[in-house]
Amino acid sequence: MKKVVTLGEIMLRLSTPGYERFVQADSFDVNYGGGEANVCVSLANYGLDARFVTKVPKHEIGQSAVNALRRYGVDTSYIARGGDRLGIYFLESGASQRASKVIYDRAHAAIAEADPSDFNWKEIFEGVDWFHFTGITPALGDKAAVITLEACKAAKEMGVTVSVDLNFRKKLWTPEKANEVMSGLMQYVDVCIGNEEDAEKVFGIKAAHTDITKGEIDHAAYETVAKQLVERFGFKYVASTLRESYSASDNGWSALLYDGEKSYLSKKYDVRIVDRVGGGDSFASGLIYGLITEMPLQGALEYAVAASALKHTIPGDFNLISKDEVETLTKGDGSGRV
Ligand code: KDG
Repeated sequence: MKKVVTLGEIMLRLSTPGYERFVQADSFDVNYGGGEANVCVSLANYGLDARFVTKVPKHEIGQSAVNALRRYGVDTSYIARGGDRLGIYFLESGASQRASKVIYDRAHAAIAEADPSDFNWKEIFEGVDWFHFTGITPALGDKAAVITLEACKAAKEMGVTVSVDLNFRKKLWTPEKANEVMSGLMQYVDVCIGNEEDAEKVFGIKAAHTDITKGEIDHAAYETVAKQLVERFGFKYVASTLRESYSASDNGWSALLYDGEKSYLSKKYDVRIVDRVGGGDSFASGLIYGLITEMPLQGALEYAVAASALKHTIPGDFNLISKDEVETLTKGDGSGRV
């Protein structure tokens, strides 16, 4: 069985019930989530040996986060314990023309204050095939950036394939700081996932076509971004979802993968959004699954985009979709609403 490790923060997610606004909610729905945790849950769900690495406090809330991962078969044996708190994020889901809102309460979280000595990468990567992280982890603070760098170096030394999702988070760092830190990490990365906005915010790489409405990009424009990413960093593959945002409730959803010579374009799905948080993570996990199981590139891309289209139908961060459900969707022609 293939083994994957992801590194990042898991947070308590408190979302208003239904589409309530923050100011009217009397209770919150409790879930757990975080970019790399979401990827790890999907990969465990697809049957891989998936290990999540983070640090959580020793108290019951930290344990609840660990339990949420264990419930879906994630290997939690290298989660460090200690520190003061688990980060929280509050979510108000948008609908129709009203956008979603996220409020972070994550300063001083255990993983943001973790020490590099909390993790023994030689042990963590023993027998591992793939390592995934996102731009969120090094953005958590200087020590988290060092931890990410040490993980990347060890992964490369041990022959582990490395993927990144650029995932720029403007509430965590500036584009200048992101550029400085992420540029130093890219030499260890084989597979880069990042949309047009991430590429521009993190690396100042812009699509050649400038007449694109924010949040929407066509595949020809994204291809120019992918080519620049490969030229600058030598990635083996670059991929991104391509979102056409009709409203907070509906998206056109497809994806592109570039292998340094050729671009592969997926089917496009018409997605009715129940919960879009984690949609990008389910694309990343679908792509990792497709590549690690050696699907043909077009098949890996179709698997990833179908998995992430299906994620939009599930409340919570985690993509609790089975392999069979993803495969069934990929066999259709892409028409009809997901
Ligand atoms: O990709 C999903 C994440 O955005 C969500 O889980 C919260 O980790 C999070 C973040 O930093 O935005």
